[in-house]
Amino acid sequence: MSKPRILQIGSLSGSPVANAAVEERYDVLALWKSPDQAAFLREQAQDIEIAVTSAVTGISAEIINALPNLKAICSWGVGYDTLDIAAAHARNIQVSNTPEVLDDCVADIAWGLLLACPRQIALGDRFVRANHWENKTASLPLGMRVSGKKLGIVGLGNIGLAIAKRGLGFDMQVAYHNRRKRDDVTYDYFDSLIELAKWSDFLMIATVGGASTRHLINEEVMRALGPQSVLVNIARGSVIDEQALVKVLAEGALGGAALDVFDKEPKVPDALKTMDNVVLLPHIASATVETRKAMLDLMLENIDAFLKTGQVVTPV
Ligand code: 8YV
Repeated sequence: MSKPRILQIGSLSGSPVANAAVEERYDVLALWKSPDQAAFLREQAQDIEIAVTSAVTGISAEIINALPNLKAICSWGVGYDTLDIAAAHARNIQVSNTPEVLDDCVADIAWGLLLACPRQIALGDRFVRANHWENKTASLPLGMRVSGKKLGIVGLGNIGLAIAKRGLGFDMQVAYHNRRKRDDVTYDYFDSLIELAKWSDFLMIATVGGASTRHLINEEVMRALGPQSVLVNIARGSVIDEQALVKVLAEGALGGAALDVFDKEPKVPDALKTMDNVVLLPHIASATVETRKAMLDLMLENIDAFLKTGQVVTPV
């Protein structure tokens, strides 16, 4: 029996395991490997009912509209700011993502960053490796206490809730800012992002990406957060005005930043790489063996459910 045919837009975050699993299961048309993608789509378009992509690669309206028989887009990852949902839904094309299975690992990295910056874990590691401790050629300044302080969360969704839960374990006061107050949590709600920033010792960005949150964290918010506080981002780089971030850090108007995501990945502003009060990671919050397998399994479950029933399992 022939394998079901699918279009794969891009490599699944460079994961050979994930790409191999898809190839084993389906007859894959690999758009990302074609030297002439427009010609490739013209030649293959009629056969394609299912497209596979990832939160990093996404899918444009141009590609969606080049596929007249497309019925489902299945994405590996929870974020869908890179997928043109409006273009898909305008043609009743189903879209699925992989929610919940990555919440804990993303929340763990959020806390890894939250601790690493004020407690100078990355800086201390570099200090030892440079033999400054051994040779007494430099001194490490004191860090900032984390436990018992104020954690402000911007975007209290599933991942934000997992981060907040971990905060209670550190005796933190936890508050949040959302577009709307949640009635299923007891954390303090700030309807003003500026007021939450003023209140917070640590401001954690856990919002969705895309146009609705672009530069939500602007210079005014960063100045409200202030020189004794730290900004952490595990959401999308687009949420922070990176130019303003470099400016306020250089002025000492913000105490530090710890970032897993950036506006133009994999490009990271060079100025951030020179700052000792900045911790930088290459978008690895969900990058554990366990979570990436769970994401893959859920994406495959979406594809197989659509093939069998005409419905995806976790629709966006
Ligand atoms: C991964 C992510 O980087 O799920 C998301 O939205 O940003 C991360 O899990 C991505 O999904 C893998 O392509």
